[in-house]
Amino acid sequence: MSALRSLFVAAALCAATGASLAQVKVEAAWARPTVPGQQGGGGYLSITSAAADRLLGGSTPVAERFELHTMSMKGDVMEMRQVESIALPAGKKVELKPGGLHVMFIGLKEPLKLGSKVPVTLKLEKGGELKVEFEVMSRPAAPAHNH
Ligand SMILES: [Cu+2]
Repeated sequence: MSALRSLFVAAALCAATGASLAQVKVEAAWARPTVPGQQGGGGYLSITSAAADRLLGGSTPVAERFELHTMSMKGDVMEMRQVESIALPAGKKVELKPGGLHVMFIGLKEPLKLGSKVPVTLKLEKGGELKVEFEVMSRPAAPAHNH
């Protein structure tokens, strides 16, 4: 239960300092489920900043590190590497999605469970910290599709 309690503390701190963050909109934050023993997991989101900014990374209680990565084809091989930051042009939606820019949960303390929500504090160069939740799912949610 102590992990849960620290999440509540983080949320309260964020609510107190988050007033200036309405300028940044995060949509469709999701992460792939992982299996026990898996060290890293991928995540995706769309982010729109009203003012030009840079996404510098972030932190999460579920993993030791939260990194920004890019993926590209090198010959026949899909190559992944870490990037220091991601530019957020003013008013433009930047999409992190499978096959390109993405985030990585590295050094997972527990598996990312399907249907759970992973709290992440994103760090922006100018916008400061922004608290978001990544929903763990196998693929992005389709709009208005009910079973
Ligand atoms: Cu990666």
